[in-house]
Amino acid sequence: MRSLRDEEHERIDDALVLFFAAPHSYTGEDLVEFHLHGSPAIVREVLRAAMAAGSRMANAGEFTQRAFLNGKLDLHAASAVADIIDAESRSAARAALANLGGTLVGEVRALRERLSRVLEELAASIDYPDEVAEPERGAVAREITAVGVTLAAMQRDGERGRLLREGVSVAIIGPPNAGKSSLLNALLGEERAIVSEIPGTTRDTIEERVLIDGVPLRIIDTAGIRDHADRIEAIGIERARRASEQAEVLLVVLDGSEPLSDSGQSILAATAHRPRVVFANKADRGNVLELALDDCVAVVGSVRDATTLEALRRAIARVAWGGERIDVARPHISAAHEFSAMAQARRNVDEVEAVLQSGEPLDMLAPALHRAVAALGKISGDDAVEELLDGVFARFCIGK
Ligand SMILES: Nc1nc2c(ncn2[C@@H]2O[C@H](COP(=O)(O)OP(=O)(O)OP(=O)(O)O)[C@@H](O)[C@H]2O)c(=O)[nH]1
Ligand SMILES: [Mg+2]
Repeated sequence: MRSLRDEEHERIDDALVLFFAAPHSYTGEDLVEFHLHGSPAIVREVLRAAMAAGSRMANAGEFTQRAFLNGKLDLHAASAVADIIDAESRSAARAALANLGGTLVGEVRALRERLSRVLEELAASIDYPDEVAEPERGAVAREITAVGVTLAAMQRDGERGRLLREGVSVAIIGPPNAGKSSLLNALLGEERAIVSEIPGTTRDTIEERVLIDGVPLRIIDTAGIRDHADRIEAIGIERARRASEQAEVLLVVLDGSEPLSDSGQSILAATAHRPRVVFANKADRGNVLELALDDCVAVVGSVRDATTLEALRRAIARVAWGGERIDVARPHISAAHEFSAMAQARRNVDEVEAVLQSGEPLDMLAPALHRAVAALGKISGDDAVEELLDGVFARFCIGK
């Protein structure tokens, strides 16, 4: 416990002060932590006094960047720190924590070395044909397939991690008065959007975030789509159309207590080939709507009924990500450069497999194998370049 005083020796706070001697700190350098009483005024005053004494605020990601430069974290783990800070759900935080463990780099490096070994064996047999026998074709094929399968699993885990981080956009669309805003409110559990019996109540799009199974959804309520709208409503309808074009999943809401309207009909036809859930609402008034839908997930019920809401959540999960629970407990690719390098490596491994199957001579494998090794090097950091480092640390919006 220490008294913190400003440049005038005026006491600001009594604080817990921790000194971490290098290299046993987060950054690997000498480091001091001040644990202050929570008041924003005290925090502001201590920062001001520290600045007056000659310190400065950290740049975005600077602590983590220094940790990386001092060998405390690999690049993949450094990027996971930003993901932990940004995580919106426990599943997303758990996935990011798995990456902080940092075995991904080791796993990718091991795969890269397996491909390099195949390359070396090929090169040796080409350079010294008399002394070194050509590797056995079946053994090479088995090794390449095994590496390819592991890369595919890593890519899939990466996609799941991305889903937990970035979520899915879902647009609620349908004719006026169908219960779209009521549905947004029910999913949120609060009266966010205005609901009324007057068709054309919602004019502008409203976006909110909701978690389903730890996946963040951006849910967008839109103006009811119909012809003969007034000028302002028409602008809202245009926005609704744009939102529905951009959304990854559509939630088409219809009034199930009435026969299908013309606008309902045309919305169903226009969205037939999109990932969608069709919801016949107002079943408490009786359901007369006959949905002849073969290609989609349909729910009949009412926004006022908890069972219907649960069925809708499950239906959205099914359409958006197949419905299974997503838990990424293993280290996985997560940064943009890792996704592109992984896709590149997989394409190259596919090329290698195609050459193997075509029966062409084994030395034809070398160029694609070289490219796969280089692509994996971008993930393991064995082939890292300057811009890539800047890209990772620029993602931080705070000093950490
Ligand atoms: N009986 C019954 N009424 C409902 C149900 N869902 C919504 N309503 C009523 O239907 C009316 C329209 O609901 P809204 O949620 O405003 O409909 P909307 O689709 O957002 O309408 P616009 O914004 O005009 O496009 C309101 O009076 C709601 O209370 C339901 O399941 N059962
Ligand atoms: Mg509305």
